[in-house]
Amino acid sequence: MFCYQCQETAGCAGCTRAGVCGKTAQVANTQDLLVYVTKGLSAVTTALRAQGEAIPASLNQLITLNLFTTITNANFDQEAILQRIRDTLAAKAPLLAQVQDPSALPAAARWDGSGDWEEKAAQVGVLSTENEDIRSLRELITYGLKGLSAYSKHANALLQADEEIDAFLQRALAATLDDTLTADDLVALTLETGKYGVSGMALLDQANTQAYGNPEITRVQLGVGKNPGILVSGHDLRDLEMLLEQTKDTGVDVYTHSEMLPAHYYPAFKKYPHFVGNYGNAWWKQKEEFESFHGPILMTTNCIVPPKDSYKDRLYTTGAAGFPGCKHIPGAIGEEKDFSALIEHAKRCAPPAELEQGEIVGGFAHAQVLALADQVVEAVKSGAIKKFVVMAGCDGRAKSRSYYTDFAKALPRDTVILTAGCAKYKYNKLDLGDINGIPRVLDAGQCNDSYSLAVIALKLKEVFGLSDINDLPIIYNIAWYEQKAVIVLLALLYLGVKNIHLGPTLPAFLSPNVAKVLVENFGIAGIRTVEEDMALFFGEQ
Ligand code: FS2
Ligand code: SF4
Repeated sequence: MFCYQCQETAGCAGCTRAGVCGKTAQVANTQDLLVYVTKGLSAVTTALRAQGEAIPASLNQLITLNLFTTITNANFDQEAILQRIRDTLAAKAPLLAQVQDPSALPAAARWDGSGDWEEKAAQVGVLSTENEDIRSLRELITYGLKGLSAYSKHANALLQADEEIDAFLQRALAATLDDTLTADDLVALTLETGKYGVSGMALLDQANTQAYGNPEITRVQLGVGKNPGILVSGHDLRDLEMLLEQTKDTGVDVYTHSEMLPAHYYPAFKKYPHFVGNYGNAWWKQKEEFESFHGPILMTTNCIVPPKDSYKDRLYTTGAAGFPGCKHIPGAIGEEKDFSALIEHAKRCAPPAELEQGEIVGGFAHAQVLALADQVVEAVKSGAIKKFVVMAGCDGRAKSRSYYTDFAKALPRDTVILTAGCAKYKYNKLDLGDINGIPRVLDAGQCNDSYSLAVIALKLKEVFGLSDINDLPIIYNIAWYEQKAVIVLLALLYLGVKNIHLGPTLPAFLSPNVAKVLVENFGIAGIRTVEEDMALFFGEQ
């Protein structure tokens, strides 16, 4: 196996024996094969579109779900991944027969599944591209597309889709198989991926807000009630909605974990009295927190940590998520899922053990912040707010991530943190106070709600009459872990944001030359110590 798609990759270089995430070599190789057949199918759909054929929505959904399945910590289930490969090959066969010149297609498009799959998987992984710069760009694009596929899938779950995004995603996947493309071509495609990243996040924002209303300022309870509960993690709001409906009047409460916290900010979910609060912290703390929760846990997407035996029977997956031995709740786009197994399970469980008390405040997505625009603009004009610091992205296990807590604490009191994603757990329970009633941590929501942060920045640019987004008093200090952070980063680059700091380490998949392109053209930089970065950003020690 060779995998270097996430920030925790072994030795900041690549996982080669087993994943730091817990992925076995067998699963890693099978995921490589799934990516390969998905790229092959994408080359076929791209050729058919060029012939003027329409591609059915079900095929677009198959492709996005395949990619989502290979995102870090999403699916550890060898059998489920093999089944997706079989389904993909079966879907491709009749389409391939319609391609006018199949000999022009790459080998992945023509592979019919014959031969030994383990051998095939070992031949088609990341290292099959020998030139390290081409490999780096192909993987940068592929990881960005994985992130985009996750956001598309969530929009699809709310019955929204954009054929232009799907067509691009498949064209770009196919392009990563094309040996005629130069490094310059792939750099251009990387930026185009960012363009569609903006479109994908906008589509999901529209799907979420049309279905559930605009997020609004909300106080979320951190304590627990006396009823047994179900804990929902991951990012899929439609799954949460179905679960909330099915748990009505059952005596079972529902809590959010990690990236599901922002669900509390949507008006539509406030009507459920049994939607109690948020339990615990970011994904990587789940071993302790799932243990003490006592009830069943529903993982709607990544980020799964291989469960301990003590609660494995309480862990359920759905959608792209999977773990061998854990029950998977089926259900295609548009279908009502049946969560009765979790509800019955919860009734047999003790209520959750309390981890903490109190509340946190969030709900500062674009509509809410723009509703406060006068107050915010006044605070900037008067000098009460000197700078905004975008600290969006992911949290993770690495000890070095305590940098983000220390950085938040060390920020001057006239700064406001804009956040989205699970990175917020590094500082959202600190008492950082407010500025003239504006909290110093404004949480827009999940990682995809980084879109809101871009909308807010563009609005501020307009209000202040600036011609360049980089003239705003905004610092970008983003933490990354998995591939959704990659599409967020590419989206920001496409919007023209420069001088983004990325940590806790730069991606291992950036070759020195590709990193140089990002540094020279976009001012991308890593992080140093909190003291050094404070001096850099604020000119003080
Ligand atoms: Fe955090 Fe994990 Fe949102 Fe990432 S909960 S690292 O999935 O996408 O962020
Ligand atoms: Fe390693 Fe990350 Fe890949 Fe898991 S997803 S195998 S931790 S690089």
